[in-house]
Amino acid sequence: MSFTLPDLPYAYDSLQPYMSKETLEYHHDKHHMAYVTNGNNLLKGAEWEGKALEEIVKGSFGKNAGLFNNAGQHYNHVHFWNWMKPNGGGKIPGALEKAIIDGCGSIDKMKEDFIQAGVTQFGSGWCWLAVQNGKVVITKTANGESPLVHGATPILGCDVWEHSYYIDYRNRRPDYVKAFIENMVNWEYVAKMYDAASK
Ligand code: MN3
Repeated sequence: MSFTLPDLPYAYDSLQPYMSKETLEYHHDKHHMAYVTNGNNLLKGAEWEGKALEEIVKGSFGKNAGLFNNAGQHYNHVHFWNWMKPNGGGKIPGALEKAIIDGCGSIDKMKEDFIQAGVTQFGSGWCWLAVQNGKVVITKTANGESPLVHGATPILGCDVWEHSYYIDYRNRRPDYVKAFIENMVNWEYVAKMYDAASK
């Protein structure tokens, strides 16, 4: 199985004013496309050729940096497009809301800590909600890494590479991560990943 670039699940201009059409055109059509193209080239002849994406990500971590970086970023972005939606934010589905309160203290505290994780990730990377040992936790990772390679299952991630926000927010990463967690999240998709991770 080779990597393919999925279509965005909404129109390029539909996340405005929080994320512009221009950002999505560059981020999806150029950046994500490059991870797909480079990943496919590096997968050719590698021992993980033909494996499922999650197996490639976990298997190549620490063993094949070039393949891992591209496969990891492909995995992260496939979900990232779905972690956002037009008119996002709002009510968190019941079982997930309960698990977040249980793991993070409260919804407000989760948002505060998620923003803090995104802001304090030095350089490129991601901040996350993940399920670890049955609990919802907040983490951050560098570059193309995700909780998947650190013994946890990601359920929500925000891309804090500059390509994700520089056109719209310039250097104001805190404003971007705040807009993401307050106004952009597709909580139904997060709940779906939470349910799968909790089984
Ligand atoms: Mn990105």
